[in-house]
Amino acid sequence: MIPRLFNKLILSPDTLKPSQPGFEVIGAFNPGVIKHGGTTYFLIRVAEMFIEKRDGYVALPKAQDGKIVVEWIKADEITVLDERIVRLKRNGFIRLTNISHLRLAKSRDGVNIDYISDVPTIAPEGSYEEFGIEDPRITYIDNKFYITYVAVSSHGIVTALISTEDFMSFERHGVIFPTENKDVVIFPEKVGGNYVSFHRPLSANPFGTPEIWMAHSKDLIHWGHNHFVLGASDSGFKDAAALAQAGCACSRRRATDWDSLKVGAGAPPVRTKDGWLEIYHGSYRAHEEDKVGVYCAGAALFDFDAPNNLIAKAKCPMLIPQTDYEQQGFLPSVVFPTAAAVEGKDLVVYYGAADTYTAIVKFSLETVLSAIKDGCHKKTGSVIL
Ligand code: MAN
Repeated sequence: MIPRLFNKLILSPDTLKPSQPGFEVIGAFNPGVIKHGGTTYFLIRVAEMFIEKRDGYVALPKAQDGKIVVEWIKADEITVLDERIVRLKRNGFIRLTNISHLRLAKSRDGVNIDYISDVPTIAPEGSYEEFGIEDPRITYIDNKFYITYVAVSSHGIVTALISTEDFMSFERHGVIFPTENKDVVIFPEKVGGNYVSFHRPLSANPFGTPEIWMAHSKDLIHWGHNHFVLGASDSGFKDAAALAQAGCACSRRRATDWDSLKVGAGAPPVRTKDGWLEIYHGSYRAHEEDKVGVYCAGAALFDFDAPNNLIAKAKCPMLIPQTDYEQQGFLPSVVFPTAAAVEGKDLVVYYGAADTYTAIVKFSLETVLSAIKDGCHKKTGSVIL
């Protein structure tokens, strides 16, 4: 890990009002964040669950005509896959146990939240968003804020785009990456005359592990020129002990790499002197019985002029779940970076913790860049989860 210079939990779900009676807010996490004109704007993913419990039934929420309704399904007609997901036995399809919308928050110093909306700022709408909207990422380009977000429905998991000039009125541009694709981040500058994004296609018939890809666009709506950019690690560590010795989080029994199960872009890339810096997430299974795995954050550098070229990535994660709010919550042991900025000598990263909280962490930018260029960084603070 890279030493944390500053770290703070900045938003907790228990401070938020639910969007309608009968629901409780269980998560305020995975925020899209952008600093502009002295204000830091946040779009927070707010997850809600139905409060009432009925013996032998589960309540599955969905958006319908501007409201959230629940369907009561018999508990013996579903299989619980993890805290977030159940599978319906009758057709094999999955459903979420909670439903998310996006809420605007503002801060003057980027750390303390001065305002958060009491109601959804962007609520699920239309058939692609029936089971909620999640994980916004914000990019300021061409004098507008562009927000990518994940939309979930029986059509699958897709990524859609919304833009705004003022965080008061929003224009929907529809689905830009069809199912299954998430973790779409738009670069803050055009490269070679094109808008550029990283995205994460996912296959139901995997020939390999999920990978981060890059695409080009002329208008931010139509994307093509797709290329693979970053896959799961093969760090070269001979076994789990060697990886732990180097200070990386690792599995006790299985893969020795912290990002061996999944990778996905985290924050929209940040321009640095050495290239585009991408803070991404990766997950691995710490134990055989783990359903979801541990999510950590990693750092990688890409060429300015050809962002599909990976210059290098840090072998070890820069952030692993360590604090109480990262290790305990709706989904324990998750750090999920969704925004980053350079402030003087610091790299500021905003992230979701345990699919419950929003937190901020600061690192020395130089240390992050050296960790990437040197491969694995110092042997301090080795943690095996
Ligand atoms: C997925 C998404 C994220 C979530 C992580 C960990 O990548 O659903 O929203 O934070 O899993 O649960």
